Amino acid sequence: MQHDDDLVHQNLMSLQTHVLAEEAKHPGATGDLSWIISAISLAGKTIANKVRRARLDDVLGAHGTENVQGEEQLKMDVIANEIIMRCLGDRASIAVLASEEDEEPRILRRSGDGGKYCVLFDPLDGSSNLDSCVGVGTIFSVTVNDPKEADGEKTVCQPGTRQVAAGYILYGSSTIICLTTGDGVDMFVLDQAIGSFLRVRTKLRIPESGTTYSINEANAETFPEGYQRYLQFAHSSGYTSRYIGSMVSDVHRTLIRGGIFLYPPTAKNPDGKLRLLYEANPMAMLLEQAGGVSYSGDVRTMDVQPERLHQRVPVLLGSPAEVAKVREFI
Ligand code: P6P
Repeated sequence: MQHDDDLVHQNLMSLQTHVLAEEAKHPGATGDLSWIISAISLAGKTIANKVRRARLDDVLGAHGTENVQGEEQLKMDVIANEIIMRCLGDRASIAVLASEEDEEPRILRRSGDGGKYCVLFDPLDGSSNLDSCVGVGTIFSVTVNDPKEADGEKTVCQPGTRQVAAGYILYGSSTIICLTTGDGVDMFVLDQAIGSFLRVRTKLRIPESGTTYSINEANAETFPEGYQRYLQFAHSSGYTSRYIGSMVSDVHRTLIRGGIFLYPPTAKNPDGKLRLLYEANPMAMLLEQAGGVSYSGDVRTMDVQPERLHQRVPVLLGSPAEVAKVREFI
């Protein structure tokens, strides 16, 4: 029988109380970042509800438009984007909102008007998998606004090392948030009965190694040769392949179980397919905070100096020992 005092120390901690507790550790904190994370949490709950009802509400399928990348926008891409804009738009500390779905960043307010942070996001990454009920996700990155920079795109084109918070919401068999504000990674699960994200893991660490690799091998013939040699090594070394084609799901599995996730350069996407600012960088911050590593080509992902909002980069992330093996080949 567990003694009551043990229970006292096993806090039932919601995302809200966790964020306030983290804020209290920083005497100079104004609460602005806490407000932003609270808004992201609200957006996550709202999007989770829409994702679960998508087929019932007949909002699967194409929206009939293309995004700036020339990719077909799905109804749920637009819905998720609008939900995030509505949840974040009125937070007084946000200067710029930048979305995969919008060609240009949205400048909400200048630093002189309180615009302290930029929030970049992929509202519903992997949405093409929704019709097959595969886990999809929202990826977010928070950086500090540059008060000297009037141009919205230049303001958000900061290296990943300038992120102050990053994470994802995975709409899978359960709805979870993995979040870092620079002091480790914490994981929360949405308890739909009470409408709260409850903390289930603190200071999450990725296993040092793992024999699961995650890559779209259909592109293997057009990968740079080093990646092909790595795949030959993996095939002959008893590795397991797992690839869902939904980055948040593939990265989350890698974070929890160890191994690597790769999206190398291909003939179709010579710079890689994944976007630096709102996919690769937030995932890189999370992985590094969990003891993992993330590279884009020969460069640490978070050191890449962005040139454009929708810039693509190759991605190699995961357990340090596994990433080191891949880097030996490439
Ligand atoms: P491919 C989804 O479209 C996405 O942006 C990521 O979520 C995913 O990792 C990748 O593209 C899958 O791309 O070329 O393997 O279908």
